[in-house]
Amino acid sequence: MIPKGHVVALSGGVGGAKLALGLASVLPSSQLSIVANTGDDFEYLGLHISPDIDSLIYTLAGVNNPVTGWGRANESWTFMSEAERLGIDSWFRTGDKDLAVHVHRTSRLRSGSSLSAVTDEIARRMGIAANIIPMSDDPVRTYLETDVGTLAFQDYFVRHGCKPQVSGIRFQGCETAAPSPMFRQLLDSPDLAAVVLCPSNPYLSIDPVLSIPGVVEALACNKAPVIAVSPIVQGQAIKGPTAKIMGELGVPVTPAAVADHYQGLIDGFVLDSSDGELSRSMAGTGLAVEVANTVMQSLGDRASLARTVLEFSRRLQHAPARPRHNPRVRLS
Ligand code: FO1
Repeated sequence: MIPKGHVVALSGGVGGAKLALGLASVLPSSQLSIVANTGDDFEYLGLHISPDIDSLIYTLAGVNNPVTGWGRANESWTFMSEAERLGIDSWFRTGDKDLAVHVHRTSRLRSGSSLSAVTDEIARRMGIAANIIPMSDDPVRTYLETDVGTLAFQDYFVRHGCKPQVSGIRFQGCETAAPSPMFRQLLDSPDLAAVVLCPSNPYLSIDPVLSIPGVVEALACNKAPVIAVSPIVQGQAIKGPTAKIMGELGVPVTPAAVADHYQGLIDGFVLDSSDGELSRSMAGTGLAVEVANTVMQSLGDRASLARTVLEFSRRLQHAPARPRHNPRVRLS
């Protein structure tokens, strides 16, 4: 049962987790579901790692490492140093506390639990009241075409430090994947108040979610306004390779290009205040545009942006519906 006025946020990476925390701090927990990208998931040393789910859980539980943007604060590294002593390739590092989550998730998955069920269990155990939901219980894996060949996401992101030049992105398994049961229920709910595309990488974090058959179509049919928050501020990404990838794909590194990427799907777009002068030209395209501080440094900034997004969505609920004439996002 989905309570009236429910908000769904689509999230991946650090930017997504920051706004998710803001939303969690201003909404009753029963009113918020956060859908995590699982295109970054992979197997490492036999363990199932779900980086974007972990970022959300650690951030909402208040135990995330704010310096690295991944893993736990106050972490110890006994496992990793012993692994290195054994000659294990340690390009991907997992601290001891983080490791416990990967071991638990892997063992529950091997005994037949779904990723949705395990994620929910871990989140509740970590004291999180909002719903954290994987985009799918089926494997969808992001691969990048680069100048050094095809790379699995974590090979590109961590092993190669996002250095290779990207010419294409695909989501292996998306054709046969289904939205996770709770995500499906939310997409079909008449009680949704808003869908928020967090300021995550549109190509690597949000597109995998949108690549799952039926998601874009369901968002187009749902009356809830869909609002995207710009991950690009002053021609740069706050963190990560978004701007670099846009440049390599031949897309202008601007908020307008992000809005254009989501064309036909979103009703509203939130620009950073420092890009406020773009609002008039963007609004000229018929898109509702809001200006806010999207650079979330403090918890107050996260809550303030969340309030602005929710207020914006309330205004859009009452505005005449913008025709979502083309419920297809151009996926790169
Ligand atoms: N990112 C790194 O740059 N280096 C790491 O060693 C690393 C380990 C790691 C362990 C668990 C986890 O959940 C995430 C981890 N990440 C690491 C981050 C992660 O691979 C990426 O930041 C995300 O996939 C991007 O959203």
